[in-house]
Amino acid sequence: THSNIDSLRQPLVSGSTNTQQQVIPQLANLGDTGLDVLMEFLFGRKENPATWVDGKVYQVLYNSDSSKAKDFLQAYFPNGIVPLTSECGIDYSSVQQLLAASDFQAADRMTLQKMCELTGGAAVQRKWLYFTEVGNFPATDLKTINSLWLVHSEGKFGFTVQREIWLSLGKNWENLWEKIGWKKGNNWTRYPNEFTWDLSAPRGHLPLSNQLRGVRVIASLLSHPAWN
Ligand code: UYC
Repeated sequence: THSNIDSLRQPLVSGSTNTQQQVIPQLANLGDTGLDVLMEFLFGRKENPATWVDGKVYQVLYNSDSSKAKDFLQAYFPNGIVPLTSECGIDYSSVQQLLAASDFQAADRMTLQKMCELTGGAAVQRKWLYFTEVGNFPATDLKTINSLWLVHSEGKFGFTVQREIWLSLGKNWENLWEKIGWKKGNNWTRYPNEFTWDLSAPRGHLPLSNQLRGVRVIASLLSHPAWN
């Protein structure tokens, strides 16, 4: 397996994103020697902003049974690979942990809860947001939440993904719902069972934003100055 490792290390370090994506699970399947290569890779990228390739590597290590990998993450990435910056003292580590475990459904609920915390007392009780509250969110916090989703979803999920699709559709909501799998023909996708809680979902599928009270909350989110 020595040559096997060597033939995977190089593509991991300098291959295209596509190649990296394929090589990561192959290394994970090689056991300890493969995990060593993944740790070395992640360590070397410590000073750079996290990409979803880093997120993939982090997730493999996070979900492995290797105690060496666990110790490594604890030592160098105790709070994950996305800085959990908040202007309001909000702790995003629960969102980080759920996304690292690919529990997208729980992460989605936790994301809403954190946005309610960001708003303050009334919204925490209410468990949903007024669009006026979203406009006041600090850009820092929205970017933290968005980066967590992006990095732990192969770049598939997050507000900026939804925004990019929405803009590409000339801000047409109906077309957005169809595109991100929230509506099929005249039928809304039913919460929670009809949504897709893994990476086989369409781009932009998550996080959810309940449309029961209208489009203004997601409109505020997607037009927030954080994305300018
Ligand atoms: N639900 O249909 N949704 C709920 C979505 C709608 C409804 C929660 C998303 C349409 C009711 C989440 C879509 C609709 C409840 C979402 C969707 C509707 C509920 C749980 C596609 C009927 C429970 C968290 C746009 C035609 C009662 C939360 C209530 C819950 C998400 C019905 C995350 C993305 C218009 C009756 N739906 N929701 O926010 O008051 O409550 O929540 O969007």
